[in-house]
Amino acid sequence: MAKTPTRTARPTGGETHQTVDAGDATAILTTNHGVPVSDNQNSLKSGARGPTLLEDFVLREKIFHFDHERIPERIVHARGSGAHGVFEATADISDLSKAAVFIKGEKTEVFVRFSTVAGGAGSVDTPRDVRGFAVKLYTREGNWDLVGNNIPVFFIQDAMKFPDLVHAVKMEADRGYPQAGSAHDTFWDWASLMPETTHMLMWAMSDRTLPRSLRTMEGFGVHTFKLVNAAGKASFVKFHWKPRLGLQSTIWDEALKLQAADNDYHRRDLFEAIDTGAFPQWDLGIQVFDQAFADAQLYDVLDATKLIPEEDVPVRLIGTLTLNRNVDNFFAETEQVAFLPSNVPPGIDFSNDPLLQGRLFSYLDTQNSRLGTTNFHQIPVNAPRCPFGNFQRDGKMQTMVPKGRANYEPNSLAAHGEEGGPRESPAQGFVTANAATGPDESGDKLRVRAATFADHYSQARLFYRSQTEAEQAHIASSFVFELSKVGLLDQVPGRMVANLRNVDEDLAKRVADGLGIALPKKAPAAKEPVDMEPSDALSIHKNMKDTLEGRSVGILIADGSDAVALKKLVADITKAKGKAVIVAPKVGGAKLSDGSQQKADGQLAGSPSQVFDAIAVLLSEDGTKALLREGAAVEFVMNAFGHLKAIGASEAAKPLLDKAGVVLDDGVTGLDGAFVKAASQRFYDREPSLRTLA
Ligand code: HDD
Repeated sequence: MAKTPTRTARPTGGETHQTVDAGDATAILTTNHGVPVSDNQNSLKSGARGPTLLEDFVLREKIFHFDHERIPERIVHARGSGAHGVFEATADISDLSKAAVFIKGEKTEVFVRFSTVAGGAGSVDTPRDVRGFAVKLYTREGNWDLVGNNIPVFFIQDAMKFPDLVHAVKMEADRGYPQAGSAHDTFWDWASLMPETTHMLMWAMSDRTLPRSLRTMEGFGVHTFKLVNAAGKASFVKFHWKPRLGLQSTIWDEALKLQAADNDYHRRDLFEAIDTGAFPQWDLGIQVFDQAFADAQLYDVLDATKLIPEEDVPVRLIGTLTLNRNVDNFFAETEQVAFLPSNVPPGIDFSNDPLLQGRLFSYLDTQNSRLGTTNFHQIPVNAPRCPFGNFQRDGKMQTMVPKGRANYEPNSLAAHGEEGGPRESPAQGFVTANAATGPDESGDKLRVRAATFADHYSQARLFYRSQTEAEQAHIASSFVFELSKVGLLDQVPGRMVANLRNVDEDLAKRVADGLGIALPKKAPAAKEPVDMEPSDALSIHKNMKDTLEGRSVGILIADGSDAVALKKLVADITKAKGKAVIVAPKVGGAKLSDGSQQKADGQLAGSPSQVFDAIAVLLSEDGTKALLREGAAVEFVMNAFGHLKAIGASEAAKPLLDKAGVVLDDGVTGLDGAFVKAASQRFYDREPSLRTLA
């Protein structure tokens, strides 16, 4: 009897289907069943002007397939962008975890999908929204999916409330709007009735939800997980992804204008960065702690609305994630990728966080409705890279062809010379860490919330008080904006402000003032909040990097712009690892001072300054005169100034700066070295003179 491998390997395209090579110009177009097609332009008719025939299997198959090209979008996180990469373990943590993915020097393939939460698959990239940060690591011991967000805490404490959260935040049930945003009645109605959301709301109203790039945001595993070492000893852990480019966000007005300028701002940025070899990188950090630490905190480490300040448990960097390959096909990979928080290899385990426990069911379940089959793990982007096999069989879209009779276990087929199939391994298999990790982990069946989950405000206060003045102003203003969009429900803004009084009286007052409502009575707190030591790690501004790397500079030129100065400017920007993008009134370019024709990367009207991190205005006197009459040029400069960006300008461009209302400050420079330095920063001090913030 022929021997088959005991562990069934993942079928690759080559083994199961021989598709024609798209690059082979001589390849013949066929039907899905391999029949060569002679004419892909015309359906089969009875006579040149006669009816189309039912017999036309080529037409029928083509339309049939087309009719079914869409699958249900994700109920949340529908809009996303993905990329392939590698994770390299850089520290020895074998004392903490036996997982092979953490062996120092081990390289593991990964697939990452970033997403917004509330909008549909075709919505814009830059609404105010939490960003998903889902990482699938194809480890040699099976897939590990760390399905996190760019915020370390969550709206709710128990999975029981997830459908309510999502129903409240998504477009309203009757009218089907707003798309992709929380600034509406039902979200704030619900949130203001749920004090446990307050901490997350502080993050959501901060610039964390307006990332400049997917490359400049942190990622968090959110929940407390466990690491388990070879001796079976478990430690608690929180996972962090720290971006190598530092943190960077846009501001609200800029994000709004970005929605008009480029729906795909983040997707494009990620794709282009990878395409040009500027591979995005994050370090994986862990906060490790034990039961004694957990017991000593005023919050519960199993409560996903709480974080552990980095000052209390420092983040230890143990590996690097590099995204180095764009997807070949958006649908096959980014759309069909299925993340499961329940995917953990031996050495990583779950805590009793009730939010996490609910997720362990939900993600597996949702893939069946999204991908239509329990065999979704066979889709190439989901399949483990290590051998896998068991006695599960059949089902829709089964693409593996297991051989032999062994589809049950135990069996004694091997004793008869037949394949018996794989066997369980107590030594290598996943074993739940059952070390005692805390009190109250067993007992009567109770549908309750632990009393240790009752403090809803201390960490919201910690977050607010850890921000810079400018960041606090943004938070207060976002609350005002969002609550100002709450129409019918008069009681909601007041109820929210009543909650905020438990966070910070000044914040509550600013929001009430901004809304023009009287300060309501403070909401009773389930547990009185306490003051925690502010944490710098919670601020974006304190964690930005003054670097041009990953930033782009829009250079506005017109006929007569100085050729030598342009060449030098582009060289300076490129040397500083920035991206120089030339913008001109006509995309064909402009005639420079030396008579040469300079092609533009973008036309002025289609390349507004919100898509850049800084702008340079390199104009001659004539060029300036011409652009003074051009609304897009004035807005180019005005918005860059309003969005707190550096502006470098030639002397001759001054009238345009004046018309755009630019006032000299540290961010307004000539086109020398000072500009490249300024272009690596934002000028938040400028803001109070430009707009009223709450
Ligand atoms: Fe979730 C998708 C992150 C709580 C149920 N979630 C989803 C994605 C991310 C997160 C990044 C997109 C994955 C992808 O790109 O395909 N979710 C989180 C985080 C949470 C969280 C960080 C809290 C800490 N989620 C959560 C709960 C439930 C779900 C409590 C249900 C009980 N999430 C889902 C889902 C989704 C999903 C409905 C939609 C598509 C999918 O799973 O595959 O099952």
